[in-house]
Amino acid sequence: MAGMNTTIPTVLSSEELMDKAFRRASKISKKGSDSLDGKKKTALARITASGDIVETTLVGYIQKFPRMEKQDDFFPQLVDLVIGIDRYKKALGALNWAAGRTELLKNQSLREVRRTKDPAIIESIKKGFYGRLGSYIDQISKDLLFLQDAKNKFRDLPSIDPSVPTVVVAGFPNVGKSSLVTYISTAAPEIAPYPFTTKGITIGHIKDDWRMFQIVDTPGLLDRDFEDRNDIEKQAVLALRYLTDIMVFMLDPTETCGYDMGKQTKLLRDIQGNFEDVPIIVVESKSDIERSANDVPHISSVTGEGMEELKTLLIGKLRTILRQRALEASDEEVA
Ligand SMILES: Nc1nc2c(ncn2[C@@H]2O[C@H](COP(=O)(O)OP(=O)(O)OP(=O)(O)O)[C@@H](O)[C@H]2O)c(=O)[nH]1
Ligand SMILES: [Mg+2]
Repeated sequence: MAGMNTTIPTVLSSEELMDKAFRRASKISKKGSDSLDGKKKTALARITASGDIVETTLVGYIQKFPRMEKQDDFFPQLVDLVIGIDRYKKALGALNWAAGRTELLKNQSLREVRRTKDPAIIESIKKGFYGRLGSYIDQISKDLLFLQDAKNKFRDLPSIDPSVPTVVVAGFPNVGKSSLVTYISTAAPEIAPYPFTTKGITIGHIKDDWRMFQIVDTPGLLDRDFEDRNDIEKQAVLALRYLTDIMVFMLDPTETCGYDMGKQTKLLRDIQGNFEDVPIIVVESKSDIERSANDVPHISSVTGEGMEELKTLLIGKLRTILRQRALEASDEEVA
């Protein structure tokens, strides 16, 4: 979904849209064979121009905003949480309605102008046209504002590609999640804003031959007691489930993160309950300071201990997931 933002245009407010249509139209003036003919041609051209501007602007928005359906998948769930898919679809529907009404109104007004020989009537048809056009646009002013806001929100969504097998790193704050993502990423990870927290989500990539896998941490989401979450955060955790192919849960046995091991293992159990189908690899961080006797990988982003082994383990599991996906896809083809 990265780059989606670049294709969505800035959405004009209702006033700006009317301004644009009127200003363009008012500059047009046509000569005719006589005064009446000139007035007629000018009115026809102005009505056509302002109607067309409104129509093409609205239809352009409808085409350039992404189609979104509610689905059990990471990106639609995220969009639903951040933007609201029902409201979003309603806004696009309202634009479609206004574009359709504009077209009808324009054609009807053009017919009426062509039929008359009275300059006063031409003037009143034109006025009536502008008035009704303005009222259609007025009626969608909230939808236009909503879509401009949605455009900004789309732009700020993290550029995580849900189709790439993904490792999600969880654990309390300060246990070393971002340090791990940075350490095993092929290039410097991207830090993207995440709608549910003030902290940036770290998005790294692991290169395996010609393939890339994603590794992300999830600040503010999987680092708190579940009871402390509000409804939106709970839904956001659900959305994460669709993204997570493998989870690395990080314990900090030094407790320098500020949470004792009892609390940390309780969070681990919480998460195991919420991510039942997801394989979870438990690791312990900061092995350069202190290590437990637990039979889990001990890693350190300071000395690099355990990092190559962890990376190899993750790549092995991610390859298996890719193979399973390919098998499922070919099964579907046969069926
Ligand atoms: N000694 C040592 N310090 C580490 C290690 N990993 C991380 N740290 C330190 O621990 C602190 C927290 O590390 P981060 O990687 O930012 O932890 P985080 O889990 O991403 O924290 P949040 O983003 O706040 O959730 C930093 O000061 C790191 O330098 C490690 O392996 N050894
Ligand atoms: Mg972090």
